[in-house]
Amino acid sequence: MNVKKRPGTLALGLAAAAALLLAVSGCSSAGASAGGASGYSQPESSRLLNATGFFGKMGEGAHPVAVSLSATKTGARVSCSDGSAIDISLGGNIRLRWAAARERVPLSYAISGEPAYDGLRSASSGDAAIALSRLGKLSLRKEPAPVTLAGSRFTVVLDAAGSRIELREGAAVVLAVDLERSRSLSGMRLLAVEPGKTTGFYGFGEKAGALDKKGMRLRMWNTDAYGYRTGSDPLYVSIPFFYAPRADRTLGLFLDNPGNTFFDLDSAGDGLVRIGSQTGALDLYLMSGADPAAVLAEYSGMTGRYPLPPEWGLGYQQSRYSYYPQDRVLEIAQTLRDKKLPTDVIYLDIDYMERYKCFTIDPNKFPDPAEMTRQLHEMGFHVVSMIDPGIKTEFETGYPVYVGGLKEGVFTRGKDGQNAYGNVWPGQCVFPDFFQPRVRAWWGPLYRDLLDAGIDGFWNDMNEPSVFNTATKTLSIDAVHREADGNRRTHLEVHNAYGSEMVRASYEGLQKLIGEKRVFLLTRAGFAGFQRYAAKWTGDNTSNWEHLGLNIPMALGLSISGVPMVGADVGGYAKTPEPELFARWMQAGALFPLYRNHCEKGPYDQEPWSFGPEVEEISRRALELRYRMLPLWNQLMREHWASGMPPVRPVWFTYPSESRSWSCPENEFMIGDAVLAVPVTEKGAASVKISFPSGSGWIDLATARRYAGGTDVDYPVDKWSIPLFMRDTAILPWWTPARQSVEGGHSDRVELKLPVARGDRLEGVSASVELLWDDGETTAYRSSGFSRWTVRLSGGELDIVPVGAVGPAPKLVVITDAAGMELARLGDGLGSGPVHLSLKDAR
Ligand code: MIG
Repeated sequence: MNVKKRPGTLALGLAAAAALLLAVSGCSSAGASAGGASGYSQPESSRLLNATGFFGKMGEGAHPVAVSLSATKTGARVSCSDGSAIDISLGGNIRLRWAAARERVPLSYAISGEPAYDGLRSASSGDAAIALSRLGKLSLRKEPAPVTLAGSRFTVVLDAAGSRIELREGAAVVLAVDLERSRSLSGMRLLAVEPGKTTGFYGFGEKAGALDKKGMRLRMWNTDAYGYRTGSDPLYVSIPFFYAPRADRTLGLFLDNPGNTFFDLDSAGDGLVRIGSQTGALDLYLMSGADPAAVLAEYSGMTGRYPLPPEWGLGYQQSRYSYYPQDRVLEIAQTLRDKKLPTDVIYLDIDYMERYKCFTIDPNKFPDPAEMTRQLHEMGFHVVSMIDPGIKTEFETGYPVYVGGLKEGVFTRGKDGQNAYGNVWPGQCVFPDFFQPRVRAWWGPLYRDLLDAGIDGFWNDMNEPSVFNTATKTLSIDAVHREADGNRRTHLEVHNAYGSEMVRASYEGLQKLIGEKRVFLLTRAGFAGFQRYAAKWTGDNTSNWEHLGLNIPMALGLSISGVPMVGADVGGYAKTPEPELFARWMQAGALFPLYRNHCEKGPYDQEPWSFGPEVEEISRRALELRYRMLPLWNQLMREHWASGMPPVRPVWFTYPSESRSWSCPENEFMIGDAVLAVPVTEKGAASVKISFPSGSGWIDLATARRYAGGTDVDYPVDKWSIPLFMRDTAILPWWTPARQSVEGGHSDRVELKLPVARGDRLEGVSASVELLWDDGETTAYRSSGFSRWTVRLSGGELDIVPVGAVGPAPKLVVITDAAGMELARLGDGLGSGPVHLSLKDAR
């Protein structure tokens, strides 16, 4: 049957339809009390469901019964007799969308590129545009049961009873939807899916617990979570994306719904994952790949990649709530330099503002900000300052952001049509409706004055948004956001995307203002896809050992959820660390892309010198290691842009077929695919357990000693130890001399560290890397890509061969062994010709 001409329809048994009619009538009466007129008299906090409330209500819901299957332009539609429909679009991946049959498809805040409404979306990310849905011919078969609809790689099979939908790739069932265990109730939906036998459930962005979420119930609702602990949920960011790895393949699921959503990861032990939303459609994208990396490549192609930060963003960052006045900022900077503690960034937290008014600088605390930033720049620092979403409602003084914003009508309105208010630091505030393109266009240029004062980068905080004086601690859930396509959605429906749209407004505005330079922007909140605009820190952690350990799987969870530029407040935000904890945190923090020391107000300082000379020296060594690694961090950010792979990742991400890697300690992870990091996270530790992946040996970067792959080792540590190992088939971009900041350094020189351990015969070592390079400061890579060379060592011969056209290139290349001993150097750097070096006599 040619479905384009005549959609095939299968009517199911009467019994099934009748059962559903009953369920529908039960459901609509329940709906009247929950969502009807009487609902609005309930306090907002009771209408905003937590996980217990949601799963409890779903116990009363009715299950949908499929009554027909028909072909659509892009796949198939399963119509249910409660008036809902499950649309399945087949292509490079599968999109399964369960909504009311006639519901419009709203804009996506996660998927990059222009969304198309027919279910065929194309995402453009970086230099590659990725077509997500490449449809083959569809054919519909209904005799005999089961019914089969086939297109592209996938097949949809609906059973004769209308209670189970199978999504198959070849003969294998990728995922089955259990309609009998799915539920709907007055606009809320819960879909029960069978992911097959998995090794666990991974991803979900920022979650406070182990990497594997099996058995947990999670919620997505961006929340200011000061004082969070292991198990606190939800937190600041919502990324409803996860991996269900199986022996043969890895399944990836992404729920594109920025409202209040829920996941139950087989807490009942019945093999089902339950995915729910309080509002809007259950819009699921299913990805299936050979391994987790293949799934992430697809997910990050859909939702976009993190653009390269300016190089200084990869250096050490010193922050505090808050450094002021001006002289204090200069004093901190001078002390960092005097004490030779390499640093690139110093932060201005909210107190630099005049009475917390965004885009102002308090003239009492900062009498000459331009002079201050001039001096900081001269010392090799960059300055990052905070901007919050709450705008102080100060009319009397003519505060231009408020008065101008009022005139332009840019603030979010309540359901009564008046501006929606909430108290934050400045007192009563209004909140820009960043969902509107014209509001984003209004917001961007506001940064001009701060840039003119010499501020280099920005930090968007409190953008869940966090509000002090409402029961829900955020904007009214009935507030109305107007969207780019002219539609409106309530805050309840799009809450999680508020932070994303704020950083989008900031990023796009800043990029316009600074031209060719790269934007540095840090955010606390966001929805899937916010990585297109901002880096992310793990919020208000606490200075205790639990948090030092916890922040590692949290950062890795973000990292494998498409957010590569991650880190935690080094030393802990709340409370004060003991010296040993602070020292260990400086060491561990050096091993994450975002390396920032930050802490709350209080009587105790947290700069590296605040804990005595020994901790200061431990900190200095950690910082020096960080600055030696900078060429590697640059390389890994470039690899991320090119492939979607994150700089830090769990061991199983690189070694999925090795069962040991799924159970290794959570303080063990990979930096790229060639460095194994095992920072010390336990008080008084005399050793750390290390599980070396098999397939190669591992060279200790501190001692240049080799460890065999596939072994478990109790590795002795002392207070100086930062256990770090290189794969003995890899070559690392590195740099040996320590420096005080990135200024004038890393973008023009590199060390190529060969995996030649102590006592190794160089001729016996084979290793390679593809070196990526760019100018280190502009956005030219977005259009011109990177310079690339394949570097290969074999039999004592080193070959460096350009791949494609060569643009910016290192001007000095030093070849060293694992201990850092120089073997050769290319004083003219690299160019567009191949280089051959015989290293046989070099040692
Ligand atoms: O209500 O700007 O998470 O890093 O220092 C607290 C002050 C507001 C919360 C951030 C924290 C920052 C603090 N902010």
